[in-house]
Amino acid sequence: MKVAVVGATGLVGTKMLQVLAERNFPVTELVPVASERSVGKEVEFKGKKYKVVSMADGIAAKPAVAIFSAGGSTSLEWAPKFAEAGIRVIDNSSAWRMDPTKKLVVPEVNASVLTGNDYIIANPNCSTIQMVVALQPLHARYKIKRVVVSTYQSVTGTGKKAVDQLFNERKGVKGDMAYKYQIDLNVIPQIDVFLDNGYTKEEMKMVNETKKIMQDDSIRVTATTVRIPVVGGHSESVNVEFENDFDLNEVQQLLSAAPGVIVENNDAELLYPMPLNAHERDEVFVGRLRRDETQPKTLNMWIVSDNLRKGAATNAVQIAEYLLSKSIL
Ligand code: A2P
Ligand code: 11C
Repeated sequence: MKVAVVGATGLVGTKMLQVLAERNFPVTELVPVASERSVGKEVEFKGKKYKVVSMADGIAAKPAVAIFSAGGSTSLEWAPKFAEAGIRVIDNSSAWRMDPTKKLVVPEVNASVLTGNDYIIANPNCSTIQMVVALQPLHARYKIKRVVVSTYQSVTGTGKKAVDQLFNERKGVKGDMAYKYQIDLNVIPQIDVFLDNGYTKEEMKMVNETKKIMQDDSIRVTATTVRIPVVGGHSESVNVEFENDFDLNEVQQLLSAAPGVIVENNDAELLYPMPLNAHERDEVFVGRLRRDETQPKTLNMWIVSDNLRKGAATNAVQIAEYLLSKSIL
């Protein structure tokens, strides 16, 4: 199958190539696409070199599927053009996520919403993806009423410039700033721009995308999203109030049996999820399971995942795998 990766020179695009190769997605020919600046550069895929082409040439190559990670404005302009040419688009930007005519998919949660009519499919925000993978099995059993989440997000969520900023600061070198403030030895309680309600766009993505993916508008979500000086892996402290009471052992069993989840929850062995251990893994790690002792039917948990993999590339490739399994691709 001919597969295009749009944004193939970026941090997520590079991870897409790695994940496509690792998971043995049946790529017969790769079409790497990026901005005009990169046309003619080479990217490597499964030991073979491919020349980067322009958006227009990407369409002309007629791939069966194009996985986009080249920013929202590129997706808004180009995804419809790819779709009109009969190319299935899986888009990692926020451009189409809340469009009611587009599906927003985390395969472990709602792959079944996909049909042959879907030409532009949205990949959710990384911090939302890892949270809903862990919440879904608990929602199915106990019904979630409210979620209070605080995030601890890696600089890779911002892109290469932010990784460079962190390492430059660590070395004492002056360079371009991805953030307004120093990130090394600091914590920045702002991810993405502020909205009129005082929340950031990242926080409202967690609120709105969660309801859409879990197909339940009654779930109340409130979020505080925070950037920390970690390279690779977002962490989340999540407080979940349920309609029905739960048993902690059963919670652990449900999560252990859930697709894509690994439970690391053993106080005696000091076992809990950490970004260093989640790095380069596709799963969502869950631990620190305990009752909120201040009110009934409420659970505290800690969720960690590699934001470039399950939070972006892996989830997108899993959507493509699902389309393939249903002969939509
Ligand atoms: P390029 O490398 O040519 O700028 P990141 O999120 O790591 O910054 O990567 C963004 C990706 O999106 C890169 O591959 C980048 O290509 C690509 N990109 C950015 N703007 C455009 C555009 N207008 N058209 C096509 N690709 C774009
Ligand atoms: C971050 N979550 O960590 C962001 C990156 O909507 O796909 C991904 C933004 C998005 O900064």
